[in-house]
Amino acid sequence: MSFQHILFSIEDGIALLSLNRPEQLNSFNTAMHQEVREALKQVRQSEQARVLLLTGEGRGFCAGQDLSDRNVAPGAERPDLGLSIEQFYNPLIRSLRDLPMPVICAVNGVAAGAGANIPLACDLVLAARSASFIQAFCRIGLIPDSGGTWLLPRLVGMARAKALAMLGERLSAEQAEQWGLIHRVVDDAELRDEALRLARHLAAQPTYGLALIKRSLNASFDNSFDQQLTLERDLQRLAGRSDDYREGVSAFMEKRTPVFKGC
Ligand code: T3D
Repeated sequence: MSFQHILFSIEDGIALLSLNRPEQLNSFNTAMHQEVREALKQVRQSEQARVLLLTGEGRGFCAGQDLSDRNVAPGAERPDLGLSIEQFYNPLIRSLRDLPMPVICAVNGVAAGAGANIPLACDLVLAARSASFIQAFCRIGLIPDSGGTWLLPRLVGMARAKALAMLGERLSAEQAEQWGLIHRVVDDAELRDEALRLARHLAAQPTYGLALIKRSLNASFDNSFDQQLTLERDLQRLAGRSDDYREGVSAFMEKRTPVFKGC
């Protein structure tokens, strides 16, 4: 499949996926959904990719659903948006959350609607200082999707989640960092380099172990303390059998830099 609406590469362990419909602020039409899906499939199947970096081209990160794709003319048949969620947005969010490697999101500009919640499904979110997050759904009579109603209250608390979701006001990147919605704000000119630096660092780490960390933390909201202890036991068992664990301990004992392979 050739890509028209995204830029995609896998190099030096880093899969780089950039949304590329800048004139529409990288809003999602069906073709872009299909391309992102194909790219994520290639990342999952790749033996090289150890980190995914998701970002956008132009002045926006993503403005959610392309609203020009929706026929709301008087008399037009009412759409089944549940179908769109089922076919496109939910699989995308599940795919990012379940990807067995760290996923970095570099939010390069405004992130609205589903575009504001996609970063929240990633593992480490950097945002340009000029970026902002808008739960724009309420402005057009919709509810936050793409995991927003689950992730927002857990990240920022119910009071702030309700204000974001019901007022649809612009949240600055700095406020998002202060509220714990994202990991870190970076100066605009530094964002791409900083995100790549982080990606390069992670790609050289024991990424099999990092994927297990991701799995355990993602499961923790749904588990009791006791269930989580059991999961930690099971995942530590897997981690302890990895080549990277053997290498990590050997390198420590031999006082040398470890060389991890991600398995
Ligand atoms: O339908 C389903 O499948 C259900 C799932 C829904 C998921 C969702 O994401 S629903 C929410 C959809 N998104 C929005 O409601 C956000 C709409 N956009 C905006 O509110 C604003 O554009 C922004 C706040 C994001 C940015 O504002 P601003 O002033 O910086 O830029 P702008 O001038 O509004 O937009 C620039 C261009 O992008 C403009 O086109 P033009 O006039 O230059 O030709 C604008 O129409 C276009 N654009 C921005 N967002 C969208 C869009 N075109 C189509 N769809 C968009 N979502």
